[in-house]
Amino acid sequence: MYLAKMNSSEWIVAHCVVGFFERNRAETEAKGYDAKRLPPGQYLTERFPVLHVGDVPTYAPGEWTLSVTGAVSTPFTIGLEELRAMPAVEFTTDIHCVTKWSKFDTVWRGVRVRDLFARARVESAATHMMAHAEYGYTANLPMVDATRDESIVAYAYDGADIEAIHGGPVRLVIPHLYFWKSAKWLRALEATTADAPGFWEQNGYHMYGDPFLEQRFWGD
Ligand SMILES: Nc1nc2c(c(=O)[nH]1)N[C@H]1C(S)=C(S)[C@@H](COP(=O)(O)O)O[C@H]1N2
Ligand SMILES: [Mo]
Repeated sequence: MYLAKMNSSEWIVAHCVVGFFERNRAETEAKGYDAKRLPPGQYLTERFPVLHVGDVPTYAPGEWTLSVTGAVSTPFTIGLEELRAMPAVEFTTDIHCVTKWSKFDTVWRGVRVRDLFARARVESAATHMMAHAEYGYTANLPMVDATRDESIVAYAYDGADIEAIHGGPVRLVIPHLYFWKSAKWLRALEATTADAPGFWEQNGYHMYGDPFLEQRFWGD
């Protein structure tokens, strides 16, 4: 039995961790939320944690651009003003980080990935997308997921410009997958004809990453 192999301090740590998640779930219900919104193994936080590898890039005005490339007929590159001029959507959604925090009711505004790929005339052979961010960060996802209603290239959070630490000026927001797919400091959307692992996926994270199926790592 596993417990028998633990020393007493290990047992206390394990017990407290279980207690923390159980208490958090009870507190979530007590606040009036449906705890089913919390995927397995996640806890609710009211804060907005900052999570990334490397530095926060800064851009001179007009310097940031977004390219839509790969398996498309008419690749293009646009700046922030052109992105803001495109039809936008705004919605409220929950987000789930693989490091176990979830945040409810985050408000994002931006342009649907679907509309950007339509503008580039994406080829029917494109089955996946690779998001490319500053400093070489990448994240892969199926095209059907990238082109859902709430898969957006976001430039506003909670009614204001996205802060640089949270990926501003522009980040991807894919709320139905673990938040590592939502690349901050987004620079390109590449339509691809095959799936390939992005940054975290190469480091053992799941290729798809559904939080409700707890697809954290390879083999989950
Ligand atoms: N470019 C870039 N985007 C990134 C990351 C990163 O390291 N680099 N980390 C991802 C992870 S693991 C998470 S949980 C979210 C965190 O976003 P936040 O800092 O706004 O909470 O950004 C994702 N996007
Ligand atoms: Mo994350």
